[in-house]
Amino acid sequence: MIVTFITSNKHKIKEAEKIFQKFDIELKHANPGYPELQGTLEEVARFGAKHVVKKLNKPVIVEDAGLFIRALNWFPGTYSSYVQDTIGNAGILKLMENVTDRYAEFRSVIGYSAPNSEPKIFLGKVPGHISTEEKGNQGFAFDSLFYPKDSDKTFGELGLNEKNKFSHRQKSLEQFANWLISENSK
Ligand code: ITT
Repeated sequence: MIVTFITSNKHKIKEAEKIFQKFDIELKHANPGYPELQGTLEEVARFGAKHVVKKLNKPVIVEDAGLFIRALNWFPGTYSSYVQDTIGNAGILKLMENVTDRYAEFRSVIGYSAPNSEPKIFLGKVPGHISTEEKGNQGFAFDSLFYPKDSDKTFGELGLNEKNKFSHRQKSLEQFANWLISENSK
């Protein structure tokens, strides 16, 4: 089985390659681009997968992900990429100054599409909280701000192997991989 991961984000590819090592699925990657609707993670992933499969005519996955902070009404959420590129981690810490409820979660939605079939969606979530300062320089984007539940280290301190044991992306990708393998053994 060969699946092509459509993304412009090299960190996502690195994480996905590691996660797929234990599955009998070959992961390729490509970056043909696709229109990102303004909508929920699920809507973006579904639309993206449908769009790209028509272009490439082979099985593809796309991912839409983000950081959702409860005290900020789940901001930045679907705006995560834009927020990271504009106000960045310093901006998030500023918005969170003196905020006591620091609960947040990372969410990842994988959209899978194969030629002539309807897209399938897989959601992975990891709960945690926002730090009061940036910690760690491994990982990317919001990783240095996020303590996964029950961890005294941020994703930025944990590094890829540890993050991959329980991240949002690990959960969505493993669900997808298990589903694909069971579909193919029918
Ligand atoms: P593609 O759409 O091309 O896959 P992207 O980086 O734009 O790449 P998203 O649209 O899914 O990805 O944007 C989600 C943003 O949320 C991403 O750019 C990061 O800023 C942030 N993000 C998502 N997953 C993350 C993770 O595991 N660690 C840190 N930040 C993450």
